[in-house]
Amino acid sequence: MNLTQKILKDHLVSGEMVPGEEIGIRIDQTLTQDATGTMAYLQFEAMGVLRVRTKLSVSYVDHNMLQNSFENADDHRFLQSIAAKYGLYFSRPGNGICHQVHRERFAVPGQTMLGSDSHTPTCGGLGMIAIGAGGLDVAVAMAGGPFNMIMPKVVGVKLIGKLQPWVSGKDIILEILRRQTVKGGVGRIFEYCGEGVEALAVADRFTITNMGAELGATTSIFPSDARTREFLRAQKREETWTELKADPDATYDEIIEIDLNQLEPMIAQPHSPDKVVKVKDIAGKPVVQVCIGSCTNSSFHDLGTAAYVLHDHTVNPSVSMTVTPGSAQVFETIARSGALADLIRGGSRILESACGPCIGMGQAPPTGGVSIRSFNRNFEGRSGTMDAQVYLASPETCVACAVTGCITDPRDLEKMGIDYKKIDEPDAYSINDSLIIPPLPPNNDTEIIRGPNIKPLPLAHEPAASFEGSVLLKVGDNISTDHILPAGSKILPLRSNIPAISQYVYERVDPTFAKRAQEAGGGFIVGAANYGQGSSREHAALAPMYLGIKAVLVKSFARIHRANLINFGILPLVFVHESDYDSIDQGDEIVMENIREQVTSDTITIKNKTKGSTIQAKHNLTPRETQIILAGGLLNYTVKHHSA
Ligand code: MIC
Ligand code: SF4
Repeated sequence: MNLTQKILKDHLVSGEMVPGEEIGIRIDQTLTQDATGTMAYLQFEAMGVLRVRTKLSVSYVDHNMLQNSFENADDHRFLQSIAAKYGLYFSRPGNGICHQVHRERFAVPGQTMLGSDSHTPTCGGLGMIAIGAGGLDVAVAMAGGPFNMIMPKVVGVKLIGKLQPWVSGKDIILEILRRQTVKGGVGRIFEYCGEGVEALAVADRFTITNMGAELGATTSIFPSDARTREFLRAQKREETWTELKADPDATYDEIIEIDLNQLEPMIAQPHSPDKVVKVKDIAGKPVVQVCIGSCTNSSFHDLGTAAYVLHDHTVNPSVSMTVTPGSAQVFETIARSGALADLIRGGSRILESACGPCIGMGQAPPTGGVSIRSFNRNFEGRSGTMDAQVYLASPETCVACAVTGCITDPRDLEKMGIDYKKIDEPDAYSINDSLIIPPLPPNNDTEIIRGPNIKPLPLAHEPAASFEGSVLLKVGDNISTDHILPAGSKILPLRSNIPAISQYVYERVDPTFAKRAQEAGGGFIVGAANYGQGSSREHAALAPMYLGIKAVLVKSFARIHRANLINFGILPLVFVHESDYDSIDQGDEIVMENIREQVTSDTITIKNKTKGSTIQAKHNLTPRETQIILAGGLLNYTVKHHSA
């Protein structure tokens, strides 16, 4: 067996591990972050469970960190009180980005984890099966329920050779994105194997598993080997290590091979993580901003590399450079090693340990500005500036651009007298868990503190006899959840307030959408391929549900968004004939009759009253998903099952 199959088998509670079949797995750990967490805990509360039933659950605060007004601070207090009441660890604001902190302090090889953030697979870097999901799925897991998914294909990514100077893990995953595209990972788990794995630093592994999310993959995983053990030892957690690897005769559903000897510095161009080229092919373009940080690249290795280059050089006067340590631990470690002093002296702007500019929480680039970021997503407008040109690259490439003021292949730094130096992770980190509050003993008197921005949870309803209404919006390929429901400092504070946040649905695509949807009493959305890629934010389904969206009809879906639509009772439909996409227009009046019967058969008949035509769509619902739709969403379904 390969490693994925071994861990899934150990956790299997239902189904058969055959690609395409639905399986249920037991979840050992969960994580939430503040932007998705408030909703997840409101849902958990609604399930009436007294304490989390996982081995370990952690609630992080890392996204909504700007406290322009009371909302975010209120949410932080709500989350802290929830953790106290229900037995979770609480990682306080300032402790760092969930995926960075989790790998440092909690991840355990061989365990499963479900997290309400799409980059949860990061912990696959040390041999976990870690999956991103909507908050409601995570709430069910916290209540002790299994996580259900379609058994993915397992892709073996065979690494051969060794990374060359100035080339790092980010270049590996960018190369995979170049080849496989942002939809190439849908329905797949990427398992890394081959002799090249052994020499790969853990920091590189985490960057790769993190950004596997951009492939649309279910998750990514590395074996747990001697390097994993060293990392856990440096974290004073060596006792959690076990060796885990694929059997020598393991097979994979697909194989990809990457020759690390040949790999060069890569860069993703605006506005998609798969628009990847070699850095040298676009070198020379003027740059105005460089940002190093995010859950992809904010480790000691990443910041240490930037500090090394800035030791005798300064940030170019045309560039504003920000550096974000991924966690308080990274922050303290660079402070003690002296790297922080080099970053400051070199002219970088040091930000607190949080998502920050990655999610548009400050540091929006200037108009039309080129920003080179060590992050994982560059969807249009995500930075906060609609016409900014955001590129994604390794910390090595980022710091090279910061010094020269233009897109620069980091290997060219040698021409400036900067020799390559591999910055290794330290033998021991500065361990200080003072910003982590461990689970408290059960206490019935613990009070949940709710601010005025925390509004009651809107519930989905059982489907009406027929769906009738108009196509409110028609969009193209690769629509991300950042298109459907943007983040950023203005909208993120409304994550606990669905009536308010729903006014921003599709704001950047069509600012009239929310109003039109509400006036029409709901309707339909038509999309194309890979609809709903990107984040796990269930608000991109919950808010459309609130506006009355009944079904979304597309060429194909991204995994998490499809699951979120079902969770909130919205029917996810796929054209039987993709060419029918061209025959349906925004404004068309459509009807789907006898919907409760139709969802129990394979196809749904959609009558287009405007065009006088009929088209067929598939819902691809598993029997369990059909029951969820008929119950009016996962929460209703779960409550019914619990009380049954
Ligand atoms: C993101 O990177 O888009 C986010 C913000 O972390 C999201 C979660 C969210 O929208 O709250 C994600 O990746 O799931
Ligand atoms: Fe935070 Fe960015 Fe990572 Fe999302 S991708 S968790 S916003 S750092």
